[in-house]
Amino acid sequence: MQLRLEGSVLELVQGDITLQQVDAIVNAANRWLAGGGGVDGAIHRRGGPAIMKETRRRYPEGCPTGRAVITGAGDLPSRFVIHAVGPVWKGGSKGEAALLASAYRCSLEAAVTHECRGIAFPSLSTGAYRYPVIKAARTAVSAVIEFLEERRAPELVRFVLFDEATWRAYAAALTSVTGSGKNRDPYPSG
Ligand code: AR6
Repeated sequence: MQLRLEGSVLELVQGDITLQQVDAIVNAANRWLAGGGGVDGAIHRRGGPAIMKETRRRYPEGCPTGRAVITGAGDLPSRFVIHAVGPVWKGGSKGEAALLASAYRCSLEAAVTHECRGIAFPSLSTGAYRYPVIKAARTAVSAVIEFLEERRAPELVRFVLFDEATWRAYAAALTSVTGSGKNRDPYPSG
């Protein structure tokens, strides 16, 4: 599924983030940048030890929740890994939505700064961090569209959703956001 905006494309695919051939892939990291399971485990496994070596050297204090830092991508097919720290879900009244949107925005900002034409995101916070996927999808899709409408870059933003239920949640979010009548193509293709 795809949404064309002025200068950019937003797309949703089902798949594995570590296999994406785009300039930057986003890691669902923790604030210590300590590695872990899920996306984080898969990225460090496939990317090799160079990524952790670089995060330790450049970001010894980790990365605050809602922010992102960038490293090389080791053995992965991308050029960069952007380590984004989404919030742990605590019921929704602890600023989770703002922190999640900020993690997406900071990642996009890092991609633009490093002249990335394409960036791939997993569904931040909806695994170990237990953010409800329907809510997370709406926040994620809105944050990305707002950024793209304002900045018209990067050229490609791809959400890589691991399972079908997650893909469906993002597809529903994209349909509902694009149906809201703002100045964009209301007919996403694909
Ligand atoms: N490609 C794409 N999506 C994936 C992949 C993959 N290879 N593997 C899992 N997912 P999570 P979080 C999906 O737990 O909730 C780690 O321990 C997964 O099904 O990776 O932000 C970190 O170190 C889910 O839909 O990230 C942190 O401590 C989504 O990616 C913590 O987990 C996110 O799940 C971060 O938790």
